[in-house]
Formats: sequence, structure tokens, C-alpha cells
Amino acid sequence: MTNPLYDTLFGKHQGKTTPFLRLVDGTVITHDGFLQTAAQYAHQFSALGVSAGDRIAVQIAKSPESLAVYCACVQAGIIFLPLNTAYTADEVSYFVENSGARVLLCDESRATDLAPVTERAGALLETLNGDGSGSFTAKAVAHPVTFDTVTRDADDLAAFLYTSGTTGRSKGAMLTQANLLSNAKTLAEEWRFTDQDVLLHALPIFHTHGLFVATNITLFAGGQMIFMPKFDLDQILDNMPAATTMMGVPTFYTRLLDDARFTKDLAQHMRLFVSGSAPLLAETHVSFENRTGHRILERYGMTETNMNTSNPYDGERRAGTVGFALPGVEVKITNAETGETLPQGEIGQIEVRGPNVFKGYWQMPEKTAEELREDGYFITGDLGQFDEDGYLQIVGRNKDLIISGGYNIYPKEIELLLDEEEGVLESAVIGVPHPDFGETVVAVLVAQAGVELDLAAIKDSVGASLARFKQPQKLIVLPELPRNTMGKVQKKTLREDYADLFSGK
Ligand code: MLC
Ligand code: AMP
Repeated sequence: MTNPLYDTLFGKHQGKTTPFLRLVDGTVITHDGFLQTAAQYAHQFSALGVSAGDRIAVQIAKSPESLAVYCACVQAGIIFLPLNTAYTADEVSYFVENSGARVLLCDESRATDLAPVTERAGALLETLNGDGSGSFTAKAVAHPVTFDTVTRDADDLAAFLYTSGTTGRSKGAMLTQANLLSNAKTLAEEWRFTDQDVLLHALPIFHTHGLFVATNITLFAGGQMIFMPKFDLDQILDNMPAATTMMGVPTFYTRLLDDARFTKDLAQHMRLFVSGSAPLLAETHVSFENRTGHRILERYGMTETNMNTSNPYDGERRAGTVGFALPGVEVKITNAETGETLPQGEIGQIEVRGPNVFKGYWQMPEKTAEELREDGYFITGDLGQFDEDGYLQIVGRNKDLIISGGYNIYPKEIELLLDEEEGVLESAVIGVPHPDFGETVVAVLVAQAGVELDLAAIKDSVGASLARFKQPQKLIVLPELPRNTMGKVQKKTLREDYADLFSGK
């Protein structure tokens, strides 16, 4: 194969007039139509001087065109770097500079804001809007609708996905063609995807879940997607009768259950509901089954590894567990201090190895060495145990991480900003339970002696450089932070103290 990822996911659909994307306004985009658009984009990238191995950063609304940018990158051998549309210019600036991206594609409405970013980084700025218009597409339409696929090796890089770290600085996870391909094939087979499947796609496509799990599996199997710009309950309910499968974060499922229109009848013909990216409460699993007769299939993955484990398609899908290691993937529970494998039933850190595991962090050899062992095991930072039947349970995290509505938030990034604020002596950012998002962000501040903190001003100032979903929903001032005898801040105590802050909201 000249380009394994392109050939396996995209190239094999060339010339097919079968539907690939169905939009909520009734528009249908065929496999071939989609590939033609992508080929024009690949030409346009070449015209901009971008070649194989270069990076393209994109911060654009979800649309068929933005998905075609991903396809164009794969066909041209360009490393695709998608960014959350909620990121501020400060946040985007880091990703563009760190990755050395040659081009940043953004929405026209952000162009003024982001022009200084690309200027500083020596990158080109092009626009692509949610409706498909923009400087990039205006030029691309002049190009031929076929493109000579660039030869790539399975070991070549296909994408960078940035993931924050406990030090506050994001790390670019380098994913190879083989990483993405092995997972697409395994999951399509494990979850029985075929060309008859129609997936309700309401996830963003700048993260693993919406892009590599949902989209790659559909492409692998040759099925269709009802492609929605974002999660919208009415649209989901309207379109469910035409679908066979859905993937979502737990918030999707709790929101569906909160709506009386979501009935057994509406879900009757669905084949499969998959949940992941954050813990699905056992009570959600049970309520969902009571309402619809379907047992949600929960799986476990992460940016660096794609999917690691899954509950079985056939056989018992056990609530509160993430199932078994996927074929070809090894999972072990180890002692965090010694790295030794623990016996069944003991809680330890989850380590994974397999063709799904990334190559390392871009230009961060030390960080890579800390988390990726020489023997190929990746230390996930999650804590877990195997139950008596071998199902993996995730019981907590060894990393200081908040997951809100499926988005990862690293407290350190917010604490560093808060500590810079006038009058702030120190801060601790924690995740507390939230009925809609699972967890949400709360900041605890200690003021310098004699200072009365202006919380509104702090909120605004921090808000200017942080995406909305990372911004603390509440700022709390305490005389001091709880510490243990070693002087380490006891976030567990704070989490317990403020556990009920959002209950019932
Ligand atoms: C939006 N908001 C959030 C939020 N999403 N706040 C906290 N956490 C979130 N996840 C805020 C917005 O800033 C805004 O704030 C307000 O909520 C309404 O915004 P919205 O865009 O209308 O929200 P909504 O559409 O309701 O989005 C919620 C959501 C969405 C849960 C549908 O966040 C979502 O699609 N999450 C999926 C994330 C995901 O794909 N994760 C996969 C990561 S991959 P204000 O103040 O302006 O009103 C991974 C690996 C794996 O983890 O295993 O899969
Ligand atoms: P990300 O870095 O965005 O890829 O998020 C990966 C993290 O999400 C994992 O390390 C887990 O902490 C969490 N995660 C993913 N799937 C699940 C799940 N099914 N249950 C609990 N946590 C999950």
C-alpha cells in the first residue's frame, strides 16, 4: 500500500456514490464527493507550500469541509493537528508555535484575533468557516478533484493531538498511521460495524473520540454518519429513527435520560450505544437499560493510546467497568512505586501496551520517558483493578485531572494563571461533582496578608486567556489551604468539603 491510512479508510471508497455524510438540513454527501473535495484541499495545501511531514493546525467548526481537511492531510502525508474551537488566542498560540505548524486554518470571525499568532510563529493564516466558505476553500475549488496520494509508511506520523499535563504545559501526542489504523480495524470488528451502519455523530472532531473512534470506524466499515455540528438534544431525538448507532460522552446519555421524549420506541431499532471519555455512572447505565432495554457499551481510552479496553459486544456489558483489553492490547495493573504487576483484585496504576500506543510527545523526550516505558508500556495515570471476572474498573486517577463533559482540564494550568493575579498568595483548583458535566472546575484561593481579593476582576482576567470550559465556575477564598505533614496540599479534603456545591443544579 502506498499510504496505508489513506488507502484503508478513504481510498477504497473512491468512485462510490453511496452516502457518507447526512447533514441535519437533508444534504447528503457521497463517499466520492467527499474524496473529491479532500483532493482539492490536498492540492491547495501543496500550493501553500505544505508538504509531507509538515503540520497543519486547524481551529474550525465541525462540518463536512473540516472533516475533508483531515482526509486531505492523510492523502498528502501532512500531520493533522485539530484544536478545540473553545481555545483562546493565547492557547492556540502555544500549539502553533510548539508544533511548528506551517498553516493555521481558522474561522473568519477569529482571523483578526489569530493573525498575530501566525505572524509570530511564521505560519500562514487561512480561513474556513462552518458553512464551507473561506479563503482556503475559495482557492481550493480551482484545483483538480483527484490528487496523487503521497506515499507514507505505517510508522509515519498522521496526527498530533495536544494533551495537557500536570506541569501545566500541553504535550503533543504523536500518533502514527499504524496507531489509528489498528484501532479502527479492531473497534469496527469488535463492535460489528458494517456498511449498513448509520452513526449519530454529535461529538466534536478535534478529539480522539469524535475523530478517530467514531469517524475512522465508520470509514473503515464503509457506513454513514448523521453529521451534526454539535450535541443538540432536539436534533439527536429527531434523527435517531434514521440511525443504528451512537457514540457519546456520559453527558449525552444523562441529557437523553432527562428528556421524556427519549423513549424505548425511539431507541428500539438502534443497534449500539457506546460511551467513553469519562466515567459513566452505574446508575446511568441502569436507568438507560430500564428506559430503552439497551445496555450502553462502555469503553476506555485516551489521546495517547486511542482505545484500550471495551465491554463485550456479545456477553455481559458490566456497569461501572470498562471491560476487557482489546485484541492486540495488553493491560496491566502495577504498583506505582516499583512498577511491579499486582495480583488480580488489587488497585494500582493502569499500564497499556499495543499497536495503539503513540510514539511519544513531540520534542519532549523527558516527558515521553517518564510515561512511556522502554518495553512499550504506557503509564496512563489512571488507577484501576480487575474484578473477579477480569473486567477492568477505573477507580480513580493518579494524575491531577478534571474531566468536565468529556473535556480534560489540568488544574495546574489554571493555578499558574491564578497565582499571577494581584493579591493571590496561592491557589488550588479542584473538580467537584456536577450533574450535567460529571465534574466541574472550582478554584480555592488564599489571599496575601491584608489583601481583599477582587474575585470578579480575577475571574475576568483569567477568563481572557482560558477556554470557557476550563474557567472556574466558583472562586472560594480560604485563610489557608489544607496540607499534610509533608506540606502537600490536600486536594482530596477540598474535594470532599465542596462535593455538594453543584448538587441539584
Ligand atoms: C461546554 N461548556 C462546558 C463544556 N462544554 N463547560 C464545561 N465542560 C464542558 N465539557 C460550557 C460552554 O463554555 C458554555 O459556557 C456552556 O457550557 C454552553 O456551551 P455549549 O457549547 O452550548 O455546550 P454544550 O453544547 O451543552 O456542550 C456540552 C457537551 C460538549 C458535553 C455536549 O462539551 C461535548 O460535546 N463534549 C464532548 C467532549 C469530547 O468529545 N471528549 C472526548 C475527548 S477524547 P457559557 O459560560 O459560555 O454559557 C478522550 C479519549 C476517549 O477523552 O477515551 O474518548
Ligand atoms: P484524554 O486525555 O482526553 O484522552 O482523556 C483520557 C482520560 O479520560 C483517561 O486517562 C481516563 O482518565 C478518562 N477516560 C476515558 N474513558 C473513560 C471511561 N470509560 N471511564 C473513566 N474514565 C475514562
